[in-house]
Amino acid sequence: MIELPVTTKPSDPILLRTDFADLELHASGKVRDVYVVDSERLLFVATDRISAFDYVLASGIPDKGRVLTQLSLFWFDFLKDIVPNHLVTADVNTYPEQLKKYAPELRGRSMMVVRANMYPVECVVRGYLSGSGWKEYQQTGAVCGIELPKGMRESEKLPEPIFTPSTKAASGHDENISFEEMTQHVGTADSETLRKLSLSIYKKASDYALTKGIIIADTKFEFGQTANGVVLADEVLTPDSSRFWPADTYEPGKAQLSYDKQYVRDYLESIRWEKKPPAPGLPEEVQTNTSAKYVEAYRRLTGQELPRG
Ligand code: Q0Z
Repeated sequence: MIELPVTTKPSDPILLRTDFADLELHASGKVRDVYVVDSERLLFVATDRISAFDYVLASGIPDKGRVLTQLSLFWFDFLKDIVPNHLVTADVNTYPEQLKKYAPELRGRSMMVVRANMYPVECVVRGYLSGSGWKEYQQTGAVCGIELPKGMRESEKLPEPIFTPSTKAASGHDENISFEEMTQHVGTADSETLRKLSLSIYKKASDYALTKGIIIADTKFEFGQTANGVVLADEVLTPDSSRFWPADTYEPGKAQLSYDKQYVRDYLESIRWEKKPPAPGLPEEVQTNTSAKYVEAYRRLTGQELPRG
């Protein structure tokens, strides 16, 4: 028996945490760290962390941070005729002097953005009935005050996409609110602007993604106010901010396989982790298979190979 050598191309080092001692941390999320550049600009860094069942796991996913950042960049450009965005540059070579010593960690996975006055609402659009939308529908027949047809099934395509805003609750979990409630927080005119923008962005992007074999079941946008008016901010249409489903196996009436996290969830179920701290790490095979799904989503959506870091 002759063993053939198995060769895999090495990925960039997995980045689990950033530690830019001389930069001020602005905010930190499950996956991304945000630093202050100056009074007008922030630096977003997507690490390779992954969360599942609400916890950040002990291991990272090779290339995940670059996929998230490069996908957001792709969509910012794809959507620029609908809405301006907060991107300044993702070209590390043109970053301000104080950032340059971190270039090896930042390359491919970071972007410098304009500081915006963020609206305190998450602008969610749903084209399919899933997650908290499906839960609410089963209990009330409506989602965020929008009545839906009777007898809909889990994961079913909605008659048309709906705008279902949410706010950050004290629990840290997002709480669905009605459009009416949103107007109390941000005003009627801005609420109407954000709803209209959110629905047109979702329609353009989801029609396009479907031609590439990916259903965008739902997604969350964040907007801010700058000198340029309303801008699309944060990350856009990534697997972390959206539900991506493979179109070829779509089957309403049950939960769908997640495009990116299926291996992770299956593994975590197999070890019977109780979904409380400490969160486990992942076997190398699960990390590798999951990485391949993120990279494949990038390739399918953009038609490009993921740029190296
Ligand atoms: C977005 C968030 C993350 C934790 C702040 N352009 C902007 N100007 C000012 N603030 C923000 C933005 Cl995008 C902003 N977040 C959400 C993102 C980690 C929290 F990567 N926080």
